Amino acid sequence: FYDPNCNGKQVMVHLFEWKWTDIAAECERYLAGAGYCGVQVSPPMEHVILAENNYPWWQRYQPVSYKLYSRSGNEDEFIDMVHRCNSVGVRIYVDAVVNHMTPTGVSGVADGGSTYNTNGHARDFPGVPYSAEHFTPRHKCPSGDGTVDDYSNPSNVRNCYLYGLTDLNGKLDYVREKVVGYFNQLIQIGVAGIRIDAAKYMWPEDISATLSRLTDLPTDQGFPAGSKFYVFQEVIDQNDGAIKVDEYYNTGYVTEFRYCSKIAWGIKDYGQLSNLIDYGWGMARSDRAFIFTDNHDNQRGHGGGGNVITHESPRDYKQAVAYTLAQDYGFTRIMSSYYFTNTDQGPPSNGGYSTADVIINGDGSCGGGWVCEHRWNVMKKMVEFRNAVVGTSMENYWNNGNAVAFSRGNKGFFAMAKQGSMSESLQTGLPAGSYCNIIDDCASSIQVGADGTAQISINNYEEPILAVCAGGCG
Ligand code: QV4
Repeated sequence: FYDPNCNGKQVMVHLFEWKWTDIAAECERYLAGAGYCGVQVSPPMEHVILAENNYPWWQRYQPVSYKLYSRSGNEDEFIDMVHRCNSVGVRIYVDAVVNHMTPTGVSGVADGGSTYNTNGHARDFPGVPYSAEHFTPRHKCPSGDGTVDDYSNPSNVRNCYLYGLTDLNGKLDYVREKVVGYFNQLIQIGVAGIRIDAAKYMWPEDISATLSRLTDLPTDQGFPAGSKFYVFQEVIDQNDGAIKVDEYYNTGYVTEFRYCSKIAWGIKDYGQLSNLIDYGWGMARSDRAFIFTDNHDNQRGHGGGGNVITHESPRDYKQAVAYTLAQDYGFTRIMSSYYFTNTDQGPPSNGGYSTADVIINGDGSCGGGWVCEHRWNVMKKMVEFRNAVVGTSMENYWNNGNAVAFSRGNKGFFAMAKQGSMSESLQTGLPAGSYCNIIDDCASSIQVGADGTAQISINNYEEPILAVCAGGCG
């Protein structure tokens, strides 16, 4: 569960709320050439449609069945996307919502035609099918109203209803079989892995029992024989409760949300970048840490929000992502967003429920309300850098509180200046020679002497970053 199955590439992008047809096109026209490992896609299963809430993005976290029918498209479009992306070496990772179904007290018909009814004691999801006996019994949940309300007690977190969402009983063989069926269907199509949504609310042994029944990835989609599903689990551990990320190491990577706060703090106060990874805080070990500067929840204040940097502060955000990709901790994901004015607002739409196409402008940026951080110059270049220096460690670390620099083995060197300029003679760890800065397309360069030192100069307010690689990064 630890190999993302993308030939050693190091960065995935979350194309939040994109349609399958647009993702397929993006794999072919951009992601493959830019060196992205793959795409995390929004939940593909059938979900409620909340017209009364003006179709919020979060309706997709209220499953109705495991039919591949969502706001992003139907099953044929999903399969076409996976196949087209795989054929250009870009993998698809599904956001898997299997902790729960819809909230209590609702009924209706979802887009794919499946009905649901959770009024009173009913828990009817005939599209799976699930019924009342497949949900965690009330007596197992120690909270007063049945919802999760005590993070100091694992039984409360894992047996009660998160936000009132009907909690599947993962102890039951029947439930495990249904989830296995969903995952094996994804695998058969050629999906390379999953994010397990709300994994913190599931018992680790239930996740383990489910994953143990998965088949290998299909060789006809370009996976070497014996390849396993890549798994990263959403466990928000902020040192604020009983549940710790390390309980989930046996079943894959874990989201490391403390990294979001740490990098935001570090960009505000460069001195803090020296203490970015704090194992004293219990941050996940590097070969289990799934990291990102911000995600679809905390960029809009959901899931506890927090002090994170987002695309809304572009200059700081470029530095945060650049540093994240330059350093050597964890497996990285880049966020790709749409603009919003209210935190529930769904993606750009053609009116109502129908998601608008992503517009690609002549200069390669996006329009139509899509931010496309993954196409920004700094992000694209730093993806190349991270791929090029894979396997090396950080050395020659230097930080004076206003600027920071380090080498990645003898393969790369990175520097960044908070105020936009720096000039300093530093050890680069690189063989003697001239190296050009990929960030400004070689407008600036450094000359490394026989002793490995070079004068490192940055003069660029908007993108105050220097990144060079031995033999070129691309
Ligand atoms: C409301 C009340 C509850 C009440 C309930 C009763 O707020 O107190 O118990 O009604 O019915 C939506 C609404 C929410 C509503 C809920 C149920 O926003 O107000 O509860 O539906 O009707 C997303 C959104 C949520 C949304 C949910 C389901 O963020 O706002 O809830 O989808 O549509 C924690 C968790 C973490 C979680 C994070 C958001 O530790 O696991 O919060 N992150 C993941 C996803 C996230 C998603 C879910 C989990 C749930 O990343 O996007 O929540 O699948 O930190």
